[in-house]
Amino acid sequence: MKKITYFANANIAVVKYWGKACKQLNIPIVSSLSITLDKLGSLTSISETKNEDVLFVNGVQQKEESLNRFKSFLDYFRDTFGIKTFFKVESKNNIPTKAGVASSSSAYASLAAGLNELANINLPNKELSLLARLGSASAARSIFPFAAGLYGGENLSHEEAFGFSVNSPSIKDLRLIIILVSEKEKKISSRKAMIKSEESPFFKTFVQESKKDFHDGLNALQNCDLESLGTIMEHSTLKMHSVLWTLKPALNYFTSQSLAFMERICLLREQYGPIAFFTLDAGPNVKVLCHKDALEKIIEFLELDKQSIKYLISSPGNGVEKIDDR
Ligand code: 2P0
Repeated sequence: MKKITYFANANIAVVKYWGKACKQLNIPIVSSLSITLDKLGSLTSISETKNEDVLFVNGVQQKEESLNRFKSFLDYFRDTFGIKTFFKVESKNNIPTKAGVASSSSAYASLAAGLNELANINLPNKELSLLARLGSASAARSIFPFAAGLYGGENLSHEEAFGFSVNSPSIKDLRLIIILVSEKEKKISSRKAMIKSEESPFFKTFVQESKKDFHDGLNALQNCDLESLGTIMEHSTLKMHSVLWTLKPALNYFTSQSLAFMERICLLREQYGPIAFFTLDAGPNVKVLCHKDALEKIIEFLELDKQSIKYLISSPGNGVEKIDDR
């Protein structure tokens, strides 16, 4: 039986996607921007099966919510491309799963790329990003290397909400420090939290503000202007979390350790200037954006080597790629 394996890196949004314009087609309500991580993501193998779809994540067979989401994605894929078979998918993450480190971005990007090859449909990257988006919107960005964007908006059609590569000549000099405050699975999925977010009095403002963040963030990313990019990134994440905090009841992904790191990064800037910026996704883990030359100073200031907290350092990495089965 033919087995195809792909690896996709996860990505961290610098301008956040939060909210859906169309739930059925998973079209984001805002455009977003991200940095693709290097060597941190999902390795996904796919083969055909006769009777039913089966999904293993990190060796565990999936049921309920995760299986249903996967099956609806495959149903869409079969309907769209006239495919009759079922699939067995085995996916392994080398980053914490469902802990706000974007594991669904790499999972669905590697799955879409594997299906594309297994079913022989030869989609170019733009169309591949549309397919990946149907599984998980952030996955549309993981198709591309280094830096990427994803179009969203209230009136966008499926074909208009595609991912794209952002050309940024000195992007490889940037680093992301991922501070693993907690590797536990999040209490509420991003998907549920973002749908709930529509009830926040700040949601409309978040959507409105995102247009400028996307425009200015794209400029900053293309020019690799760390200070502008970092400032927009912090503002975008704080606006996203403000939406969550202003729900009734409030939804909070931070822990006291996340807040302590955010405060420490602000103190670091007071001392050394604009060299480090934070962002958080749907989980307590803090990601720090900086230039490679400032890494040592930042690690020392945050006392990362003196604590028991794990951390990862990643550079901007490749887009989705095929792995040869040996
Ligand atoms: C992002 N996140 O732009 C935002 C910021 C988390 C915080 O995309 O429902 O798993 O599968 O499209 O992509 C996480 O949400 O949501 C996410 P679905 P996804 O990276």
